[in-house]
Amino acid sequence: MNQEKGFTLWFTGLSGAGKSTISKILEDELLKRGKKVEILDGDEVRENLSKGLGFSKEDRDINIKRIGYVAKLLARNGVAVITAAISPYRQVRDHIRNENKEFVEVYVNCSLYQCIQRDVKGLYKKALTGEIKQFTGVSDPYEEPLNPEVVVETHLETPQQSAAKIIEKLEQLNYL
Ligand code: ADX
Repeated sequence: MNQEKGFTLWFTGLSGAGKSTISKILEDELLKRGKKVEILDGDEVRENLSKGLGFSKEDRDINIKRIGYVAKLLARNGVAVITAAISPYRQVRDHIRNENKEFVEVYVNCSLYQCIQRDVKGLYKKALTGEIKQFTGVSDPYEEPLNPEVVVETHLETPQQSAAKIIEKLEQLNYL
C-alpha cells in the first residue's frame, strides 16, 4: 500500500451523471485504506471559492483552474483529492493535467437522456424550457475526454460498480 502518495482524481461529466455520488463512495473506500481524502465538489466550490462566478466559458475555466490549483497543493502533501465538477472544456482539463503531476482523469459518462430522466436537481427541466441558459449538454457544450484513465458508464452500472472500477485503476497505477 502506498499510503503517502497523493494524487488528483479528476471527475468530468454532465450534471447529474453521478460525480458527487461516486466521489462519496470513493472517499469512504480511500479512508478505509488509510488515505487522507478531500473532495472538491463543484456545487460546494461555487458556494465558497468561486462565489459569484457564472457559467460562461471564461467563468467555468476560472472555476476549474481554481479547483486544479487547490488540488495540486493538497495532492503534493499526500492527500487523495477527488474533484467533482462538470469541467466541460478539454483544453482547461489538459492544462490541469500538465500542472498536476499525479492526475487521474475519470470520465463519468451518462447519456443526456438518462440525466434528463433523473433530473435530481430539477435543472434540466428549466434548461429545456430556456429558464436557465447555457446549461451543459442542453444549450452549452460538453467536450468528452479523449484519453481518460478511466471511463465509468453510470447509465449502465451502479455507483458501487463505478467506484470499484476506479479503485482497480488506482491500484494498477500504484496509488493504492
Ligand atoms: S463547471 O462547468 O464550472 O465545471 P460546476 O461543476 O462547477 O460547473 O457546477 C455545475 C453545477 O452547477 C451543476 O451540477 C448544476 O447544479 C449547477 N448549474 C447551474 N447552472 C448551470 C449551467 N448553466 N450549466 C451547468 N450547471 C449549472
